[in-house]
Amino acid sequence: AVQAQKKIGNETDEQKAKRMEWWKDARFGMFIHWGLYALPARHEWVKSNEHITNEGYQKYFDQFNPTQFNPKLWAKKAKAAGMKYVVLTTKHHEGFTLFDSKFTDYKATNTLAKRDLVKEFVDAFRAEGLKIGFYYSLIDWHHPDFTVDAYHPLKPANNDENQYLALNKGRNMANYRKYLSNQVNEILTKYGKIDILWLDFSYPGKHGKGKDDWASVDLLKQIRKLQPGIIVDNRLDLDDYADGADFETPEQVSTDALAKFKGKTWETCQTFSGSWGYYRDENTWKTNKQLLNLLITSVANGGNLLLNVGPTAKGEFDNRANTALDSLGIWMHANSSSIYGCTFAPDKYKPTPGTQLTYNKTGKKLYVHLFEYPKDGKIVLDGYGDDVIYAQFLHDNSELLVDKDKSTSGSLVLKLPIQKPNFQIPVIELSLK
Ligand code: H79
Repeated sequence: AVQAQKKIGNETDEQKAKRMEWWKDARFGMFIHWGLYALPARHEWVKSNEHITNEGYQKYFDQFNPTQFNPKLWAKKAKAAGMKYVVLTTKHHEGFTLFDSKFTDYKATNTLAKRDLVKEFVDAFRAEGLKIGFYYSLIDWHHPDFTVDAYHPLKPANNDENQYLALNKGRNMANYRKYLSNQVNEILTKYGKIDILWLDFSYPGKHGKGKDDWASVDLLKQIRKLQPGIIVDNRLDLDDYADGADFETPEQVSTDALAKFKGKTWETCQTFSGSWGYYRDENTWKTNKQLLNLLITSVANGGNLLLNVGPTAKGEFDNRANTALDSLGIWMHANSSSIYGCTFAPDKYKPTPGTQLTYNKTGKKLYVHLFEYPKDGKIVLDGYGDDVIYAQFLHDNSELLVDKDKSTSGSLVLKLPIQKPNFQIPVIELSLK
């Protein structure tokens, strides 16, 4: 790729590093996808997937009545799981806003919920000390001026050009751009300091949309002016600009694919089960070990994990989500020092098979995550020997002795208990010289 030359603002590298500091240390956040799609409970793309018209979708607006919505419970769950920030869908592709907007009637205020749900969400998560992020969909399948494109619910069968023309007669993206700018203005002015803006997404090309459709440059200038400290994702289609984004957003990629982001500033967003919105019948839930693997692999490659929950139409996390979060919380309670403030290890330390490394530069600690527990109770760390001054388990600070007979200069052999500690992935903490 050609080096991006153009710039939108005039921030220095040092200023940017300072702005990003909390986010890089946090490493673990909660994504929340909640909207009318929680009612059909079969994917947040249901409107597009099933070609549902605004009229056909109206029943979900009429029935939306989240009697159990209590964001204080959500915030407590996120905090207990070890998450440091949260990102909520203030509006998803369906166009329904959880916040009270002057620019639409298609909002939570006009449902049986009768109130601004974003306001309560922000208050609850701030009270738990989490940083606040807003997801806002650039795409809008409800707005009458948003043109029909290849992802739109009304997309013509067989991509028929004449049908596209007919459908888009009377739709005017200039009006939609104004609406988009107005609503971004609302969410960035009505709720105090907002830490992250997660815009989603661009798909430039034929029957797609990109920076000209959103007026991305002007929109980003507006965002930075309203919230100078905010961190913005990379989905505005501004790759030509050196400062067109703050972080990359690999979505639902496998752990194997995360290594190629090493050295970049990035966050992978992941689901429990495949879809982002609550999907009742999805039976593809990741195991607790897979979730831990996602978190550790992210940090081991210098990135963040934004793990999604899709609350139900009633406004609650379902049992499967709660159980998974509880499990992560137990691990994080004991082992979070290998996550917060950590990144990939210096090249000279190679992970031995069945392990992954994270590194805390300030504390001079190396963390060895034991994905496979050695049956013989020994672990050989080649090339670490001369640098390590002490070794212990992270979860209980119990010493790990060096096997003097087996260790040679440069190579360290640690004696582990034959009985694996009661954690899916135990962690060894090595103090470096
Ligand atoms: O908000 C979440 C998703 O709804 C949104 N971004 C995350 C954070 C997103 N989902 N997919 N995409 C962005 C890219 C498009 C994927 C698609 Fe498909 C593949 C669209 C049509 C085929 C996935 C599968 C959605 C519908 C079927």
